[in-house]
Amino acid sequence: MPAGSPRVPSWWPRFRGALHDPRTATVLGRWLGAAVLVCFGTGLVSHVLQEPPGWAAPRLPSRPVWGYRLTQGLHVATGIAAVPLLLAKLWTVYPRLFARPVVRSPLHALERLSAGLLVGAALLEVFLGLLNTAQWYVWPFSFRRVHWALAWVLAGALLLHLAVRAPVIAAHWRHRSAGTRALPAADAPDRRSLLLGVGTAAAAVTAVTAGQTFPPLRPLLLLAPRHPGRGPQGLPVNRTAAAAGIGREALRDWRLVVDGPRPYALTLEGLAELEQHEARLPIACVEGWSASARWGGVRVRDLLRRAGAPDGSRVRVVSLQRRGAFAVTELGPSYARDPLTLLALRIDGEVLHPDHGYPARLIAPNRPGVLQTKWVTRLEVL
Ligand code: HEM
Ligand SMILES: Nc1nc2c(c(=O)[nH]1)N[C@H]1C(S)=C(S)[C@@H](COP(=O)(O)O)O[C@H]1N2
Ligand SMILES: [Mo]
Repeated sequence: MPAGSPRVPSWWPRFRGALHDPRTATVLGRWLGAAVLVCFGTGLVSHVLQEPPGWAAPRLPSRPVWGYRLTQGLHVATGIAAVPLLLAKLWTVYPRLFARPVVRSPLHALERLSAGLLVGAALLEVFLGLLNTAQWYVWPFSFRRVHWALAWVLAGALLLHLAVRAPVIAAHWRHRSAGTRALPAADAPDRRSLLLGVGTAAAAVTAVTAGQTFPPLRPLLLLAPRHPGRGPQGLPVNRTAAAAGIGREALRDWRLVVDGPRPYALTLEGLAELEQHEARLPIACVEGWSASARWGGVRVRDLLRRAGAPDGSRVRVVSLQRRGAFAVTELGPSYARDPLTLLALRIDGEVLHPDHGYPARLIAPNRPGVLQTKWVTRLEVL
């Protein structure tokens, strides 16, 4: 903005700092763009595994067993690392808020609109994501619905923003070294310090949170709401039996009912007499923590065959829990036929703790934690 321009009053802020320059903004934008891309891709994976479109439902891969652990762990770790990047990026570009005139041309209007949309969507998306992983569900709306919609707004605004800023980005690439030289040489160390500081902040928040899913970093785990390894039988608990309303009465007459062409019911003793198997599988919570355990129990595949279910059946898994979004889940054919998918009765050889789903819980490979139904009482062949 030209100083002394008649339309700008003297008290209006003027920004002369070189760190508010396009070069710094572009470098930070690249880091942030990469983080958003990772979040968008891994977020799509999470969405499809939880709510597959019709054509995808029968084809969801049950391997690799650690797939969701990796993608959702990456989602939350990258999302957290994006916080300092986003704040730094906004700091470098905020003087543009004060640019006058407000709109110079149709292209400039589009540029401002795309930037505004981008900033708003990014801030909301990251803030809501963080609150959700802290299990602070303070809003009245569904986090998943809003986070999902914002992801598309963010992706659209980012593409628009990149298109509108293409000339600036291209100039940055064309004059890489010239760009630095064109600025006062005295500013280069400042920019290096800024980028080093922001990089360090991103690395630090990652280091103190990623241990929730990445075991080598567990000793540094200071800032995560869940600590894998802490909880009954060495596993965190998402919802306790008490919170789910599972009391003694509910368990007294417990039976497993398998509803198919040849329906049957089994007591816990009856289940224990069937062929037992073990599988080492992680619980990978959508909220970014994950932990692996050795599960023991009966293959879901064997239970379904016993009910005369055809291979490739879908199954409805019903919990004793009456209310709540996770009381009933669906198991697609790729999981139902997988030999690692168990109706688990044990963790590490011990009878399941009530909070981990006693007497029986589902555990399947490459499946979001929310769908690993606890206190299972019915399997319905669909
Ligand atoms: C930076 C841009 C981000 C994008 C584009 C993004 C995108 C997505 C998408 C598309 C989903 C799937 C939603 C669905 O199942 O319908 C998702 C899920 C999720 N995201 Fe993000 N996300 C971002 C940042 C974050 C951040 C910063 C956090 C937290 C630190 C976060 C935490 C979560 C959680 C916990 C879920 C699982 C929700 C559930 O299934 O209950 N996200 N994200
Ligand atoms: N019936 C029922 N099953 C459930 C849940 C629940 O609330 N109710 N929570 C799910 C979630 S979100 C996760 S991450 C896993 C956690 O299993 P854990 O508590 O045994 O670690 O259980 C899943 N199974
Ligand atoms: Mo979870």
